[in-house]
Amino acid sequence: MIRIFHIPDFRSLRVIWLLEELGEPYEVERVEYPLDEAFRARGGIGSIPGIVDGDIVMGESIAILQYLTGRRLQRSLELGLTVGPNPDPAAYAEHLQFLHLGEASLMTPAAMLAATRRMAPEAEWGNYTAMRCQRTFVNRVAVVEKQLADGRAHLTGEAFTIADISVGYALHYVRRRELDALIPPLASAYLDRLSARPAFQRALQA
Ligand SMILES: N[C@@H](CCC(=O)N[C@@H](CS)C(=O)NCC(=O)O)C(=O)O
Repeated sequence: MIRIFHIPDFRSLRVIWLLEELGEPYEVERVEYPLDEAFRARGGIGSIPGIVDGDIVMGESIAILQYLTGRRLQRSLELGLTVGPNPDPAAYAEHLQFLHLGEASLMTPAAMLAATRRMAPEAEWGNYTAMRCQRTFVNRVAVVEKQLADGRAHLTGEAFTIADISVGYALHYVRRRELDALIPPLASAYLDRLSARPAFQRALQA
């Protein structure tokens, strides 16, 4: 059975959420923060999430989403959780773009901004790096807002996909860190819809 190294509300939530959507059993191994050397030695690349699937050990949450849907391709396609390059390369490109935007363009600046607010002295909250991260997040989340402007339920249309897990987790993280004001209205309503999914609710309890 697949094992996931997990800390509640960390990026491992993405992986557990996907497995809940797939209805697949998994084993959670809780890890303490800060991460220690013992974990770093066996947890993939030494960050959260890491997974162990037989002989395969890996990290990077988005790579794991791609790996898991790729390994369960038939079921993932049936459930609409992923999109392949055929028959519509444009749909595939859009899917990959939002899948990666959730981590590279949203979570990366959001995590730095939230860490500054949580751990740095208050005098540092508005420093150049924090403001740069905030501006980057705001500019990139505007892409999500624009995508949702036609009333679609999910990022790439009506189907819920791993791109929604990627972006949805980043929005959830920002909301949980009390940075709600950075989330525009359509993205906020979208996050409410994602948060109501039973698989997401179960993942939160893991
Ligand atoms: N891009 C990576 C980021 C991984 C990452 O930075 N994870 C955080 C927790 S969500 C972590 O492990 N932080 C502790 C550390 O790096 O020591 C991913 O998507 O998995």
